[in-house]
Amino acid sequence: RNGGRQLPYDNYQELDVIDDYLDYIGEKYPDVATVVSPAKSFEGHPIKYVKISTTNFTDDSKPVIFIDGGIHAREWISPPTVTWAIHKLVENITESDLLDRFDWILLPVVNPDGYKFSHTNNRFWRKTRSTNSNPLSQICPGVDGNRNYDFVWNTVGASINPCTEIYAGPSAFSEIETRVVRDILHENLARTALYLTMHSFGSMILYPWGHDGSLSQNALGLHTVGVAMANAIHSKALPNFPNYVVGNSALVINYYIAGSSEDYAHYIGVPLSYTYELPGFSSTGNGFHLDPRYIDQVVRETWEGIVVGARRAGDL
Ligand code: ING
Ligand code: ZN
Repeated sequence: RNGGRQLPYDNYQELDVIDDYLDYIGEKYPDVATVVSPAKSFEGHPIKYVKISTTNFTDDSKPVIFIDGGIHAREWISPPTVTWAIHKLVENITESDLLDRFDWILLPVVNPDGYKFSHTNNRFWRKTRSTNSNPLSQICPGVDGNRNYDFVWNTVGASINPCTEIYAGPSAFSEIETRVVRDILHENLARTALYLTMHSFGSMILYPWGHDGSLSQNALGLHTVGVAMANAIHSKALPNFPNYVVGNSALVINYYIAGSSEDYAHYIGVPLSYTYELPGFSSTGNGFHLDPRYIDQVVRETWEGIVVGARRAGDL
C-alpha cells in the first residue's frame, strides 16, 4: 500500500489497492476527478467510480463515455484496463482532446465481492456473491451479472439454476452491482455516446444484439467504430498477440445470450455499445490468467482502442 498513489501494471491489482487509488485520484485532482460511491455491494464493499470532466459534469452538452470492468470476477485483466484509462485521462495526459470533448465515467470493479473472492478463495469465481430466497442459492451463491440486465432477461443463454455459472438471478436487476451500472446508464442516457464493458478473454470486440444475433439499426456505425478500435489496438499490439475479431456478439461467439449489459445499454438508447474480450495470452494455458508480464502491454494497447472509439463516437 502506498496511499493509493500508484497501481501495479506488472502484476494484478487487488480490490483494496484499486479503491485506495480511486480515492487518491479524487483527492489529488479535485478539479477534474470526482469519486462516487453510490452503493455497497452485497457483502458491503463500496462500489466506486470516477467521473472525469473539465467542467464537473455541469456542461451537459458534452458526450459521455462510460467504461466498466470487473463484472466477472475472474477476468482479472479487466479492471486494470479501466484504471489505466483513469491514469491516462488524469495523471498522464497525452490526448487532451479527450478531456476537452468528453465527460468520462470509469468504473473499474462492478463486482467487488466476486473480485475479492477470486483473489482469496477461488481464482475462477465469475459471479457475484449474493444469496436469495431460492434455497439453492444458499449452497451456490452468486448471480451472473452479465445475465442480470432487464432486456429479454432469462430468455436464452442463461439459467434459473443458482448452481450454474450463467445464473440470471431471481429477477432482472436483482443485484445491487448491476443496478449501479443501470443507474449510471439512465442518469447520463441523453448524452452517452459510447459504452464499453471490459471482459476476458478472446481478443474480440462484440456489439449487439447478443440475444438473437440480429443486427441493430446502428449496425453500420457499430461495426465501423468497432473495426477502427481494433485497428488502433493492432497498431500497438505485440506480434505474437492474436488479432481482434470484430462483430455481432452472438455471431462471433456462436451462441445467444440474454440479459447482458451490452444489449441493455443499446436497448435503452446508447448508440455505441461494446463488449471487449481482452487478450488471454497465458503460459499456464488459462486465458483468465493473462500472463502478468503482458498486463502493461494489454492496458496500453486497449487504451489505443478507447482513444479511437471516443474520437469516432464524438464525430458521429
Ligand atoms: N463472455 C461473455 C459472457 O458474458 C458475451 C460473452 C459477449 C456476452 C457479449 C454478452 C455479450 O458470457 C465473458 N467472457 O464473460
Ligand atoms: Zn466476462
